[in-house]
Amino acid sequence: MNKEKFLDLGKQPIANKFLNQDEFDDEFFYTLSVGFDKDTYLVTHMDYVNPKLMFNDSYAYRGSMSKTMRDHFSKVSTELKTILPINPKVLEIGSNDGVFLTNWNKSRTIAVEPCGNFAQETNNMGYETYNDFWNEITSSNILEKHGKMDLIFAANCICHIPDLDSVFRSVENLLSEDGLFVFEDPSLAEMINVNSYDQIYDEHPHVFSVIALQNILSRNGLSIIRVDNIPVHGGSNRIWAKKTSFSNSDKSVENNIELEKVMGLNKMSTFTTFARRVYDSKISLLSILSSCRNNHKKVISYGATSKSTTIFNYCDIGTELIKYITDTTPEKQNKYSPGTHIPIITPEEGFDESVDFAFLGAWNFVKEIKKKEKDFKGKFITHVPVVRLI
Ligand code: JHZ
Repeated sequence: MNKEKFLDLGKQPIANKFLNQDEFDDEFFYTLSVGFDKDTYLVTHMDYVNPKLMFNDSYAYRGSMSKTMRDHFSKVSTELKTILPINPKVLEIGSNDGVFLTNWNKSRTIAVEPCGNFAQETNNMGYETYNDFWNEITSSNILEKHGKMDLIFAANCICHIPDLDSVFRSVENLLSEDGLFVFEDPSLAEMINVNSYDQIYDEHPHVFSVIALQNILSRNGLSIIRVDNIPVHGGSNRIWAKKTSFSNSDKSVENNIELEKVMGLNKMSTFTTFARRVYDSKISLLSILSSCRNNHKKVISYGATSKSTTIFNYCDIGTELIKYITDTTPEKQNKYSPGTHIPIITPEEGFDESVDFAFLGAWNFVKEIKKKEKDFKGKFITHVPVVRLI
């Protein structure tokens, strides 16, 4: 790759490694800096963290924790079933706790999941799950046992894998001639639009533009046929691809590429401007949080997200500014946030009338949260698209 660095987010820990107190001293940190590949226009980390440090048997993130995501996967499954042949053979890459799988037939659906705790969970649910990373070996093993797939689906997974050529070659290998490859990940255009630099952390070595994906897919025998701009995770793209010889793209592909060119997502200068906005966001957030502290207000954080790991570590926010974090995920409760070690407790224990301000670590679920917390008398703090109270 021909990468040039544009952003430095400093020393960062493993974003989803929530800690016990006795693990503080041995915590792993790396330098998070982001670059632009001048050959493919891919936005990608300068150095990648070893995937085994992130995706292992104690992975904490559960996709099924929000109604928004449960509904989202049910809806996309319904749409896919209207397009696919009857009784399709389906593979999901990165099946997490099975939030997508549950919509599909157990006997015709295979899953791949590198995190042992979740691979075991979905195997127990009755979906044959390979506890492996996605690569040529896994793809060939599945091909040998199950044959080609009509649908290969991945949500918030492809952007997690450093070697994209290997990812796409492995998909091409296992896809039936007319098969569909559908994947969704946060959109670079949206990240730039709303200044959500917290989409960048160890698990997201790349943030995708359609332009970059088209470049990398096409050199691996795949072509984009449709792009859906979807609201989940703060603005994502759902990419529909097929083998190049069977592809026939619709207008959405050209429209997205045109828009991305207008935004300058194929130019380094766009990202140096973005880096300045990131720094400004940090200064504004620190100013609002310091003012709360100086006025003796109680500030907590809502949602112990990977995204907030980036923010808290980049902005150096610890318990002097945020007292604790509430989160519904059992695996995160009674632990401490990566890097800055803010305690995490249940919403029942911590989200009460004593809270003056709640920073939205899970800002991407703002609608669901505001509906759920309609009696909250304090204010939420968000940093997207600009730092403000809501
Ligand atoms: P959420 C993860 O990122 C990691 P994160 C991963 N790398 C990825 O790509 C994206 O997901 C998709 C909690 N919560 O989804 C639940 C409440 O407490 O924004 C979650 O812990 N109360 C795989 O971690 C967290 O917030 C609520 O009412 O940035 C949300 O995490 C709701 C709605 C959520 O992903």
